Amino acid sequence: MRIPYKILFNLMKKLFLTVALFSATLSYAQVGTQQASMKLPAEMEIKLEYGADRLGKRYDKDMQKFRENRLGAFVHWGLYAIPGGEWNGKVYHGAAEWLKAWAKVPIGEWLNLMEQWNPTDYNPVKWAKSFKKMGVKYVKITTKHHEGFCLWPSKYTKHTVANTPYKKDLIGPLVKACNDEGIDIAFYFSVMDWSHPDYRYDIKTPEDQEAFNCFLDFTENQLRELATTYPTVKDFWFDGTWDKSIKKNGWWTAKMERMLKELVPGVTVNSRLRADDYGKRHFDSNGHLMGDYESAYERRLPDPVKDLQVVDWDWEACMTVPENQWGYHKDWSLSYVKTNEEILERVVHAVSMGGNMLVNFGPMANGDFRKEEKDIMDYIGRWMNKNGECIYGCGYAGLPKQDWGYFTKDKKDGIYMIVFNRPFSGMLRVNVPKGMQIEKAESLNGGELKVMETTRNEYNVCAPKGNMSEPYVIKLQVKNKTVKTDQYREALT
Ligand code: 2OX
Repeated sequence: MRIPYKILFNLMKKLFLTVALFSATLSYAQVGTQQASMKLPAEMEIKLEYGADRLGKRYDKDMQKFRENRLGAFVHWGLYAIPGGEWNGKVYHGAAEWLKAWAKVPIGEWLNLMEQWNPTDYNPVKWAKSFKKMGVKYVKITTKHHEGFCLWPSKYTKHTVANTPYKKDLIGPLVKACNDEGIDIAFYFSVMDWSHPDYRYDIKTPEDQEAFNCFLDFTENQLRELATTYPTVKDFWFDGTWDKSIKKNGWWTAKMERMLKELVPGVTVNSRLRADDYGKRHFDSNGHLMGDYESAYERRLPDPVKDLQVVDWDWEACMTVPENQWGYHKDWSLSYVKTNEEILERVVHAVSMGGNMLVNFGPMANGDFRKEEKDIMDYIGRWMNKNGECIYGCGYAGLPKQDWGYFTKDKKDGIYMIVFNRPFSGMLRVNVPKGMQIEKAESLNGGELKVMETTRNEYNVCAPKGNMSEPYVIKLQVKNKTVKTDQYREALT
């Protein structure tokens, strides 16, 4: 019996490898299309040198902090804020930070924008205070986007803020201001760099690999520079890692993750950085998440059925306010712009499924935020100030989603109902798992609410009276909580 089993085992292993390689070659270019692979039984896993460094979630205090932060601000700021989507009199509808590509601007010409970079209204202390007031627990800023322009005075390239009329470092003062306000600072970093002559989209010749090795050294230097110049950075969020050149150099992504974690103890790194030995991204060829949290959820939330059936990784989603503008675009009338309430709803929805949400801002070239973005900060801030306890440190509650809104759950057994849609009946239905009872329902900002058991395992909570102009929160006290909160099978959030 032993020999046939071994042969079968090896065959299966080969088959799996082929499938892994095949799917790796299929999944190029697009970001956000990665799916967790099916996990193999442990004995069938293939040996990887550059796969996941760890199985399962991190539970140290820094990861715990990242997880409990829940709400963050994303900031996309670079040369693209100057043209704001317009080149030579033509306004492009595509993402403003990609304007160089849409308008086919040669890199030299694009980098001439540096001569105009002078954000005299930039006030990092004011930024940090606005973000604090908005209720975000962390700020994630583009240190360098695809264009290659560095917001810090990197000594490894000329294309930095030091060589603009403004001259001064933009990152350091923001790091300090955030530290002073008690909010975490995180760095966005694009590996793809349009300004570097040694960047390659693919490796087809030994010369390509030679050039690309120089590029990887350059990038490593920049990352070491960021980590050592700003050691209070809490998180690195990588982007621009989808090209074949990087997938063929998965070893380097593993090396960078390890290097940053050595330089900055406790730092977190997103999955998008990573590729394994076979070029498989985000999840390695054995199906294990690489990095510390999944970061493919860009302008979308995880699918509760396909993505979150069994959740054993942390994740963070990020969203734009218009459909797809990260950097400053002068004309927001070109696409649908989310309302303040829709933005809030996505934040709540993410937390209800156990993830973090980053709300993106694209400051103007002068260093200030457009009025619409200031309004969002105010709106979210006012709401979080009143209702933040259903967001920070909260996660998936294990109850089936209802049409009126979302459930979250705190670290104990407190369950929150965040009501976005008020049913005509005024009754908010809650289905509980077998054995659980609702003992009490309380409006977060008011009194106790009537709870009626309607049928087995089902309750109606009476919505608060009056015209509730914004989403409101109800806290439930429950007894006999038996539900497992790490399984999404029964609850389509
Ligand atoms: C989409 C398809 C193919 C290649 C690249 C993209 N892409 C890149 N979409 N968004 C991006 C960048 N990531 C966001 C967080 C922004 O920085 C955006 O520019």
